[in-house]
Amino acid sequence: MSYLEKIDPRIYKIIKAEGLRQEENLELIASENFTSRGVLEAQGSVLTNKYAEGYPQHRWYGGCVNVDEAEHLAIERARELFKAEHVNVQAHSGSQANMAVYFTCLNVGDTIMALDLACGGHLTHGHPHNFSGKLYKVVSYGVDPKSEQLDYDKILTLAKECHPRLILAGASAYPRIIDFKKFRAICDKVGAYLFVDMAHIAGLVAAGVHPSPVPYAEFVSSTTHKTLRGPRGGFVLCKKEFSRKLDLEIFPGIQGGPLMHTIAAKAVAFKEASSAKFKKDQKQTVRNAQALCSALVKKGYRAVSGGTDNHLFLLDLTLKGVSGKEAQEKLDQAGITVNKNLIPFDPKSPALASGIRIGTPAVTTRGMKENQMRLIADFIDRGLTTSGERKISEIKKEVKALTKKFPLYP
Ligand code: DSN
Repeated sequence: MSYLEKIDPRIYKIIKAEGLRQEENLELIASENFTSRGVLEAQGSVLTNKYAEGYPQHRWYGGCVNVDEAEHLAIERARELFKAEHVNVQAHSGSQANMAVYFTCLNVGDTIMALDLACGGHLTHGHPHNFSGKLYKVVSYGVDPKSEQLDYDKILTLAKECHPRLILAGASAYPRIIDFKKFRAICDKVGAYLFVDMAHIAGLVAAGVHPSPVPYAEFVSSTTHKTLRGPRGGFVLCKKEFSRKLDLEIFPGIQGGPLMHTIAAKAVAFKEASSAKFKKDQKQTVRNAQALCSALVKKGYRAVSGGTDNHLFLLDLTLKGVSGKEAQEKLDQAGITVNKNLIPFDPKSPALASGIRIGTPAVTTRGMKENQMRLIADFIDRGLTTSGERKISEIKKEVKALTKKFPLYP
């Protein structure tokens, strides 16, 4: 980045500092990951210069021959990876992917059912301040108070009562396998569309580590940057009968020019996600989440739902007398990055929260395994239970020594 350093030293310095932060800290935010050099290079390429409104071979601008090919590759690779009937790779983000799906099959005022935010849902699943909560009548389902897992019988009962036009399955903070077959059966009983937001688990689905929603759902949305390890962005898979309407809802419905550099980077990510190495890493991501979770449980922490089947888990910190916010801040000081998170039936506000969400995609991408998870559990426990600058800086030193052994871009 010597050119950038010369022409904009301030931005150069910020990028360098962020690179160092990522290199030296332990990244445990469940929705984050580290892309490959290939993804970074495609994303930072001259494709950012090109306008390409429309779709391959049907653009509103000339000169699209190369970007057409890039988008075509992204579509074909995603179709193959997820065995989908139709793919749209233009959504700038997961939120826009979700908006496009809603616009494809709903009218304003329709009833939708989705997982409650406090039980692991996402803002676009009907939060009152989000467009989804403003445009649609939202009936939230939760988790069983005892098992803290989805209760499919209860979801069916609720669906029979409220007659939703669409049921959304998928979550931002749910540590268990989601049974998409059961969701399909519920939708069929009440005549609703099934829409799965698989943003968090897309990498696991691609690798066959989590059951795929694609055979069951009319619509599947995702981001590309979480477990899938691609650039920041979104995409949608759907059944063929909705393909034309979905494409129209993305462009010109809610977006203008697609980000062709990002689409090329998505194509790279889809290629990488079909490799044997990627599959191995996704399995390790789950093994790491389970190892880290059980090491913390052994130290007296309570894991929501008792554990995890995927890339993340939630720690309830109530008995430790610390809020999620305090825990996030304490761990930050020790070089460990997590996020505060509501737990099911949380008495605290979202800004405070009773829990933290911990995910293993990023540390797994660095090459860490179960042995390192046990070390990290120890850092977390010490970070949360000790205080005093000297002790925190000792942990930070140990975190730095560990991350140094697992360089990000060797
Ligand atoms: N904000 C993301 C997460 O952290 O889970 C979801 O889009």
